[in-house]
Amino acid sequence: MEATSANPSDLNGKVLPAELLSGNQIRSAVEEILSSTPFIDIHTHLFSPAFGKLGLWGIDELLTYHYLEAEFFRSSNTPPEQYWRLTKRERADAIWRALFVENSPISEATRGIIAVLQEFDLPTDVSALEEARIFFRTQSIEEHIGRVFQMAGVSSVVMTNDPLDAEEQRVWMNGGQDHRQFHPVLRLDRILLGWPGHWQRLVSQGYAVDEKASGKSIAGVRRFLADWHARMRPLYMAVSLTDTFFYPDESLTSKILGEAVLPSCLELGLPMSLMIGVRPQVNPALRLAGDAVGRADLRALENLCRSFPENRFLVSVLSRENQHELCVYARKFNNLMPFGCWWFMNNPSIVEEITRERIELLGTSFIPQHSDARVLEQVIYKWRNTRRTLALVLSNAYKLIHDDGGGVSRRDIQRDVNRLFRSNFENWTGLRTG
Ligand code: FIX
Ligand code: ZN
Repeated sequence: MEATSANPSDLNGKVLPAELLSGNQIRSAVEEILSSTPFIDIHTHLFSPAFGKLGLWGIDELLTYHYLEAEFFRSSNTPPEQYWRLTKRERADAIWRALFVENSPISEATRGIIAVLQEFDLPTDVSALEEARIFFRTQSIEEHIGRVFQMAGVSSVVMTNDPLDAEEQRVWMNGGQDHRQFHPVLRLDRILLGWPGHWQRLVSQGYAVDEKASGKSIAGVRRFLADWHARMRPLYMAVSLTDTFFYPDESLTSKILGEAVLPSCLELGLPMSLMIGVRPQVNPALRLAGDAVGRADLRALENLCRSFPENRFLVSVLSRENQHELCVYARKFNNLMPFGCWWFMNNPSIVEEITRERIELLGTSFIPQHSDARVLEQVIYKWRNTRRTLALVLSNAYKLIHDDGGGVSRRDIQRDVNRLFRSNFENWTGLRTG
């Protein structure tokens, strides 16, 4: 049988069984499958409409995103204290002028704004701001969410829910939310890192705990977690840990994590997400933009995976230097699921580096990315960037299989993309998306 496009041939001219792709067909097949497969966005700071103003969207929120604020203070003489006295709209005006008029939107975060405007067929030149404001003012949030998720190629997102946040509590205590595209998560930073400042809030909710987390406190925390599990139905519990985090040590964090949170996760069947490596507020004047990164001692993770073999861990690390260690630990502990290129890692050049390393060391047994979106429309550019980078990395990987004599079919690629962006997370959390 003669080699044709319908019956492509391999390097040696041997006609390939119908479903196998030729080397030249791999890239377009990968791109098509990545763009036609809806992803689950496993970590965001987005909120469903039930949470009202906690859910950020629209051009002024996009422009005042803390990634852009950090860049603004490098390209403007406006001191932070003066910036914070401005209204949201005035801040957005200032950022637009400094980063989109006086400079090219060349950084990952500024280019993202251009991508969002383009996706809505809005102008992207220096006069675009007013027209964008008019456009977003005319959107109704429920419809807008559906459209934005469609554009971003995500079927659903996972929220970050703080049970000690007063505004959130009001929603959860009054029936909560059941939006099928927004999944809750029990975020425990205030309990695990801020116990001294927050234990009394548990007391005010009726839990017998004390400042030292001693005596009945562990049982009190576990009852608190069980009650919030029943109220919120979270997919996992989560915490962001600093670069100095260690386990086990004498800290309250280590005590509450080891004696209360992880046993409750096991009892309730929930994974624990650890996001490790932030150096909080190295420059408090920048507020949310004031956090930095530090290399963590991942032997803490080694100890946790070994000491809690029944628990499932979802882990993302912030430092570039920790990425390789995380991959290697995942080869040692199958209760460890690496995920995402978090925060300062979420830049195409670094996403490519991390993802290639993970594929080489872990095959498809990891979750490549999450958006960490704080403003709704950010999912559009963050997932566009990820698909672009993954197309490059995945087609290279399949081309190597092909060049080494192996067969690659669309079905193989579809199965692998489903696993990377859906079923690894579904199986780890028990999420059923049907
Ligand atoms: O701890 C986290 O979930 C971080 O993602 C955030 O605190 C951080 O501010 C952020 O937005 C990163 O993208
Ligand atoms: Zn986050």
